[in-house]
Amino acid sequence: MVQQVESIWFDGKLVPWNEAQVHVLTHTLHYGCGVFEGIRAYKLADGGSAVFRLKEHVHRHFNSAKILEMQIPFTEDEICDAILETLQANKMDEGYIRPLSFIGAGAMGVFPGDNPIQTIIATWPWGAYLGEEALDKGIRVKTSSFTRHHVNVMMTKAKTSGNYVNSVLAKREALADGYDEALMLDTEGYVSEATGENIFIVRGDIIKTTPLTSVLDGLTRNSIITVAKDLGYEIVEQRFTRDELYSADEAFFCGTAAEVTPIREVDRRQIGAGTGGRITKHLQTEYFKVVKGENPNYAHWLDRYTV
Ligand code: PPE
Repeated sequence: MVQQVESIWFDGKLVPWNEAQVHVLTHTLHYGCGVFEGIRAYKLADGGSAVFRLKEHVHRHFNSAKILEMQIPFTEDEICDAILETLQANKMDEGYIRPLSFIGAGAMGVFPGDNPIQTIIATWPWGAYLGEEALDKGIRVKTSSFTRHHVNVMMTKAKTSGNYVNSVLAKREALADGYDEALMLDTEGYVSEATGENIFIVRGDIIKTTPLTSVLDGLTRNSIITVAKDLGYEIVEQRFTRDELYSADEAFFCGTAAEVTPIREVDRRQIGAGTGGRITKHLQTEYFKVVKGENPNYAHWLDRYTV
């Protein structure tokens, strides 16, 4: 169960958690045409708090809406301010932030007509997405029987609610089969992403990740690429196959919720030593330093606030 807090921001004002409700004929509830974000706020090493890459997440949110031709009646700055206001109202010095824009009730039928575009911002405490042990020891992954979206079936650059039906199917299957997460292949059979994370593999000193073609342009992925390059690692953005993953020295998933989670096994094949590799651990440590404000080089990625 999600841990309830006091308020949810709803179309411009804070309302009590239990009163943030919609009509059952809300268009998005029927047809899945909504867009959302996942953002984290962290308690900093110096005692303050900050939202990690707030502006970039909100910008991606507006791009998602643009792709789906949804006109959000707020500016990006207003949504950024509203996110900080919601964290403050809920007295949260850290936690997860979920903006969602959706097509409200009005006309029914696929064509949404003039139905209002509504926006909520919810926040809640959320620990390690795949469990504390996963961050340390890594997870077991299964290649999904479900293929990731074709770029012209769903718009893969938009964080569209409906896109996640594919993720839910894959995640359920992976868990039912005793694994922790599903690996999705794209329509041509190459590795794409997980149900809610991007993927990296390591061979020797070279770090490889999938190009953005059919995957979400993850901000964690982007942060890892930037930090890894600054640390002197070579990063290659190139398609790879599942057997290249099987024989990688190291592999990891990354995302706002999952942070940096090592992969210790794929389809019964142990990855490297099966404990999360040296470079994965290095990048994970550096990522946590960055989000917790312990690396001044990335202070511009932190939007500080006080509770
Ligand atoms: N791919 C997918 C499909 C995805 O959902 C996410 C985030 C990513 C990549 C990584 O993107 P970023 O967070 O910008 O690094 N998944 C969000 C939702 C997870 C959920 O279960 O809900 C998240 O991590 O917040």
